[in-house]
Amino acid sequence: MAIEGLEKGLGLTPLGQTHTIRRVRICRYLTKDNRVCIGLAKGDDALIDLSSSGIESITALLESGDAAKRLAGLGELTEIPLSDVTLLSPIEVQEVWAAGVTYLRSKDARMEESDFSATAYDRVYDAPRPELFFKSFPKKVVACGEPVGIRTDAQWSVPEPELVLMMNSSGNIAGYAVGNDMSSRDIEGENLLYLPQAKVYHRSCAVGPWVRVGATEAEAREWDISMQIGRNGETVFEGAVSVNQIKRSFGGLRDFMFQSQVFPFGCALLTGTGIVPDDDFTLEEGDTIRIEISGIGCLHNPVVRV
Ligand code: DO4
Ligand code: MG
Repeated sequence: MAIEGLEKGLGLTPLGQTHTIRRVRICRYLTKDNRVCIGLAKGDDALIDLSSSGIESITALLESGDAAKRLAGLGELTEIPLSDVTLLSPIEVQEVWAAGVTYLRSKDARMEESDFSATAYDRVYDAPRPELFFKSFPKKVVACGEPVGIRTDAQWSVPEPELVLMMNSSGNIAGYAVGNDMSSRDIEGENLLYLPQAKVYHRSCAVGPWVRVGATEAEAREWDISMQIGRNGETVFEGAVSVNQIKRSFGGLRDFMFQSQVFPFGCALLTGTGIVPDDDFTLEEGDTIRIEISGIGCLHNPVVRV
């Protein structure tokens, strides 16, 4: 298929040499013959194979500076039905980090869950320096459709639906993804020093399947994040928040991530949750979590005990 047709399908408008790009989403996928390829979404049920045009990784595309423009300049490409592939996590080699207490809802919920750490959440919400913590080694990130985990030694587990900033090695926010920062609230609430155990365990981080490129922070702030949790065919929780409720600027989060730090392959940053189920809710094995960000797409995972 030629790029002209692609542009129409993707909502790209040719304007002489430049293009106005509205919704360009890339992904990593596995073919039926087990090849890992890079794809560009065409509508809701097809992909354009980018590997045949020499694009072999999402990392290289994000490093290129303007991924969306590079995609708009491609020639003849092959189209494949989405049903013919398995979508993989878009995190190839990037460290995954997370920001915390960036929404008022998260600060309030955490102050309630903890006796003696309450002032820590209160202070960080207003402090110039954000809370940033390491979340996942890239190869451990769970893909869309794969199970996320709840700890065997936790009694109170929740998903945290979060916008993910995909940053390249220069610190440019080159894309956005959907993420889930799975958390054990009882372990975090018992003592803030247990945060790494509450946050970093087997299957505790899911990202994907899409990376939206070519969107500004102002555009991303118009998106909504919504989450639904299903159990035995019923919806047991649903909630939504506007990305614009996030207290900190994306550039400010990026600046602290790159302060006295290097990410040779870039990094992914989950930007905090603004959706917290009521205190009597805990995830159970067999639940299904569906997280949608309006400008990006949907991440869905079943839950297992790990
Ligand atoms: O302070 C603990 C973690 C906060 C967090 O993960 C969030 O607000 O999303
Ligand atoms: Mg979180």
